[in-house]
Amino acid sequence: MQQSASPLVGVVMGSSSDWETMKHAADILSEFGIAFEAKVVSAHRMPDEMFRYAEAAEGRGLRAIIAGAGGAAHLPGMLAAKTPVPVLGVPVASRHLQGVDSLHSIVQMPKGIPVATFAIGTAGAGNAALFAVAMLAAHDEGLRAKLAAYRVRQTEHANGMSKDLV
Ligand code: RP5
Repeated sequence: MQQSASPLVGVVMGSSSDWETMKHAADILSEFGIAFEAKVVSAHRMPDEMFRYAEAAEGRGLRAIIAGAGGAAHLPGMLAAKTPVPVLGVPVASRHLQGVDSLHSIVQMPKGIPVATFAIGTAGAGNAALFAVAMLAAHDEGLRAKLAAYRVRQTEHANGMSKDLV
């Protein structure tokens, strides 16, 4: 995995146990050649570091933060409260409630501090990264072309699925 010295996207998570899910976001960013960093920044276990990360994000040039957490998943919302950089929240599947707790924790933000919230688990992580790509592509023609080509490949793949049916 590439960790960039000048990342445009931060991929952060509450625990290394979230990486299994969040690496799907990192994989997409790598595929599109987007400079990113991946870090554990726990809202509950390292709140001071989390605030410092959020406060420094804009100045460091981050254009989006993809934040994944499970259970009482306060990380995306608390980051969003401390930075103007758009936060894309990924609910990680939790052991006891399968991520419904994470989803509700992330999606139910009070009016005024938005977190764009994605699906529970790997689909959400991948889609959050694709959403970050789309945001960056608004000002990058090359990236727009890559995104269009990605969708064409996806359609071709889906078109080919019928041949595997009996
Ligand atoms: C959350 O608690 C993390 O985001 C993780 O999903 C969950 C469990 O963390 P570990 O106990 O596996 O470190 O803060």
